[in-house]
Amino acid sequence: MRTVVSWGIVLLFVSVFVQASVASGVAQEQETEDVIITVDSTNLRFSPDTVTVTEGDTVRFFWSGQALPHNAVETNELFDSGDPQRDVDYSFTFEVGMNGTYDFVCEPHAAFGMVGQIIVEPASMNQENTTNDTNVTNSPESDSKMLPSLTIPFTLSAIVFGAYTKKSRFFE
Ligand SMILES: [Cu+2]
Repeated sequence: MRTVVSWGIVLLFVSVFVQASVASGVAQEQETEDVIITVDSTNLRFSPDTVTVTEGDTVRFFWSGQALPHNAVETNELFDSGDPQRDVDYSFTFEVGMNGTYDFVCEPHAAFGMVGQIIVEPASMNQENTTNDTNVTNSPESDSKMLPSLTIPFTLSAIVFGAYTKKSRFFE
């Protein structure tokens, strides 16, 4: 009986540490994030073709062994992956102050609808205020977007905690 209780305490500590490390992992991911855009099985579409990122995030255009050569060029040539190729690994980072909406195309297949859009949200409300002049589109969605990722460690800890309490009850 004592062993069960002390094991319960040990597990409780472990779960707290797991929670803490999961939470810090999520926090780090929110700081910078890589979003990968590839080419889907139709060979004529970006996948995903619309992404929402935050300032500081990197968008990576990545595909290999494609049937057709592709590239990704922003309408105002903010970024350009170069000549269309079957293998592309090109990254572009949206720095603070670059919030807005950016359209890009695959040059050889734009006429077939191989186009995409990147929505870059301000890094924070403070930065939003200081970069108002350069804003193309602004939305207050960035705060609400952070909520789903915060629920992950809570859900995990609830599951872990539930499993532990069930286990100790079972031994008692
Ligand atoms: Cu293409």
